[in-house]
Amino acid sequence: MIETIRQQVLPHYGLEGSAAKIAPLGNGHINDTYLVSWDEGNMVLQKLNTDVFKTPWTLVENAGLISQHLGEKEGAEYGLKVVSPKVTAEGELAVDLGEAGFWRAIRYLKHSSSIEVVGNEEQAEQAARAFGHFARALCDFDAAQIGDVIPKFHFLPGRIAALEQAVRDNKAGRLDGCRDWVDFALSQQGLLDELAELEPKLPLRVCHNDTKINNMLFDKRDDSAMAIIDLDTCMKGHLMYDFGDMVRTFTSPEAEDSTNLDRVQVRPAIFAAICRGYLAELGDVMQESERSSLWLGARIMCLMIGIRFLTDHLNGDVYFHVHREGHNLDRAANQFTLYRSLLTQADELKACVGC
Ligand code: GN1
Ligand code: MG
Repeated sequence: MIETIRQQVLPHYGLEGSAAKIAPLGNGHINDTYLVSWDEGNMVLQKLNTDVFKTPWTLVENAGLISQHLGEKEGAEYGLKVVSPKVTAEGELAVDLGEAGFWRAIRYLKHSSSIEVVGNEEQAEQAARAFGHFARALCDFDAAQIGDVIPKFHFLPGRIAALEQAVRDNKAGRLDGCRDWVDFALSQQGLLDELAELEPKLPLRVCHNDTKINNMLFDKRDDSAMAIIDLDTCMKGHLMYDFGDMVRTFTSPEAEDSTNLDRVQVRPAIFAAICRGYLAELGDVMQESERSSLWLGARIMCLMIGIRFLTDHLNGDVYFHVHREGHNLDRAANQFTLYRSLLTQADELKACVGC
């Protein structure tokens, strides 16, 4: 891959024959990401996964428009840095090399760092405030300009149907090893009724749709929030899912794929910190229906990613990158455990979010 980058991709960025250093970066489950550095500069280079992102030009155009909108506010109105795209020598947002991949580059932020597990309330509140700030800054962005990169991305009925299909197909012959989790997931369909009742009342906004803790960069120098990254799945949607994905990825003291299930649980103090940070930015923007949807969003996101990991396990690990045997099943078990912990602490958590 490194040779493809050097010979076929870098020339499009004016780095022909350069001695640039190319190193893998980050922990994404979908794309391949590299940090390219040379004497006078650096950039983040990504090979987009076109099995997942079937219309990659839509993705780079969406991200371009959003970062342009944020860039116009950077400083005075938008207090975070913007990860703007780097255009090619031909003035394009990406390089499509066919079989050799679809490549795009974005600005690398010096002094930035990311975390995989939230260590304390302060970090959670800062990160939630940053994701809230991002959503707030997009309130006056015309959503009609951007397309759906993945249709029905956060659509629970579709994710349940995909699991049922995977169970019927049992392509990888793994059903016997995970039948209990399948039964558990399918027993939670009561959420669909709540969703059907609430969703028609919710406004559509431009959402980030992947508000994982590692998509918020901290400034290493003072631990402040620096930037929201990964604009790949920015699409029209509901704020409850962005809130829910923060709950999913901030509240557990264990990483998403940890097999230490005894320790996987929602930390109520972190949950409360997310509410404080997010509502400090969006409290006056959100409609009453949105506010009352947050608890549902938290449950849906934890359950839904568990379902997606389990489906991929049954299908033979064709969607998410895996790094060990049974990795997707480990992730599913972890996320279902976190979901259960939400339910166990429902009264306390609902009170926090005012539902
Ligand atoms: C994927 O690759 P990454 O980390 O940006 C996935 C998200 C999941 C997440 C789970 C396009 O995001 O939806 O929540 O993994 N992205 C896509 O960690 O499916
Ligand atoms: Mg992503």
